Amino acid sequence: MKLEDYLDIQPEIAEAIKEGKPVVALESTILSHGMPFPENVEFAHKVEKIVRGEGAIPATTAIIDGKLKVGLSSDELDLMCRAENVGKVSRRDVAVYLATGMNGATTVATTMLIAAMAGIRIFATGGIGGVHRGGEDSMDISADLQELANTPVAVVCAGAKMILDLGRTLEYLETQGVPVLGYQTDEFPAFYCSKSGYKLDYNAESPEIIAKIMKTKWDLGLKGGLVIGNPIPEEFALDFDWMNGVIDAALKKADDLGIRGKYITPFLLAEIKDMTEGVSFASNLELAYNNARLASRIAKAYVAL
Ligand code: PSU
Ligand code: MN
Repeated sequence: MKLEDYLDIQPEIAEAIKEGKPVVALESTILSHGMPFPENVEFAHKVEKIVRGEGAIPATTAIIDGKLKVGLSSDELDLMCRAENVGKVSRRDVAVYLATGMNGATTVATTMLIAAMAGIRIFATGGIGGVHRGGEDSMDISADLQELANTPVAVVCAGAKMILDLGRTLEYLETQGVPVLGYQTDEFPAFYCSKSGYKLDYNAESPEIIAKIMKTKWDLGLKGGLVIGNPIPEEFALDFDWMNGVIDAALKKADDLGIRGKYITPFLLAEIKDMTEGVSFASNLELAYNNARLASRIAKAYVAL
């Protein structure tokens, strides 16, 4: 079988890609393993609606029935949100899931991979994976970072959660040659918090300049993607010290329970939500919507070049 035999792109999206219209990829791990049901159903539809409202076409990805899906039907979105027998699929899991017909939600890494195969250059999510705290011993470094090093997709995110070691995450991205641009900020955002204390080299003022940087990078044949750090809007931002305390407690619980590997991120996300009684979840939704909006604007600027 050829690559096209595995790819199942919704007709509207296939046509948009062919005609050079703006398309924004969206991931499904955020639905299946990052948010509770049924709140994630509303989110899945609303984030797509926001992309459409900005004049772009949403393309949520997943692995269903042996296919790499680009664009999901309402039933398929529901399947991802219910997350019954839906695994978390990173790059190393893709072939296993396709070959065995298991259903899987795509992480940032896998969404980038599928988007690139389909010809989509921009992707919006909540936060990227990174170097975990203690990663210098455990070597737990998200495959998202390696994907950013290799796959030509720009990822709009609210930075990364403080469950990670943000300093080492930025160092890793630098080593791998991945541009990290702040959108109207000179600090790497920390998901619920607009600032992390980690300075960035580039403060990109507009979607147009971000699109131009993307195009220039790929014109030069430089492989890999870009990270666009889009801070959570101030009215939804949470207190830095309070969040840090919550995260430290969640990390301690994970450590006590011996949770590791691919299970650690979903565990921490659920713990943080429980510990903050949903306050953090409301912020999580808003920052993801905000990223979808910016990604749509960048997608429009990119296709106009
Ligand atoms: N961070 C979040 N929310 C998420 C994720 C990360 O704040 O939903 C998900 C994304 O799909 C990301 C994945 O690609 O977790 C990273 O998992 P890991 O750390 O196992 O690589
Ligand atoms: Mn990991």
